[in-house]
Amino acid sequence: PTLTSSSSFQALKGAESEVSFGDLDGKDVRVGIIRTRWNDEHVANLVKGCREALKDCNVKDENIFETSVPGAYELPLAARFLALSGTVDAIVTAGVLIKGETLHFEYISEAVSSGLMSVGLQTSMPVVYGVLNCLDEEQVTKRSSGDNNHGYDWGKTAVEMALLRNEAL
Ligand code: DLZ
Repeated sequence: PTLTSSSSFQALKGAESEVSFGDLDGKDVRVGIIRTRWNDEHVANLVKGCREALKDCNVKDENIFETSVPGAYELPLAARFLALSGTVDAIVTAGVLIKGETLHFEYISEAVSSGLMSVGLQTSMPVVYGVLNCLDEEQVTKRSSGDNNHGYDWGKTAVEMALLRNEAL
């Protein structure tokens, strides 16, 4: 397909205009949110932030699909299933990993991060890395509430990447 000069793809290639969140129009974009049930309360706040961003980008309610998995370790496979279903244009994962007393955190963090990257590259589906890796709950709260809700950024990123994908493919 031909890429238009106003496209976000051109902007990423270094054209004059910068991609501005305010310009993102997601009226035809379908987004899948996969969230964990571990750390449920924090993840709910992140998903709320994500949904606010999707709304600000004109993504229709009926074009937002949400499902849950037990924990962060399950996110890559669930993202792969959803990517292969062809029903969405971008996926937001949402989870919180909190460091405990064992090496569990390190193993899971690394596996989830590289797993999600692999899914995106293998399926050409934007997979937003929405996993907070924190040392304690205080760090999580600071990043999932008020003006610093990272979920909001994840929602915007999903729309931007969905538009880029739809231009590129
Ligand atoms: C087991 C576990 C632990 C200890 N901590 C977390 C966590 O902080 N955040 C999270 O999302 N999941 C955690 N899990 C669950 C694992 O992600 C996974 O669900 C199980 O190991 C089963 O595969």
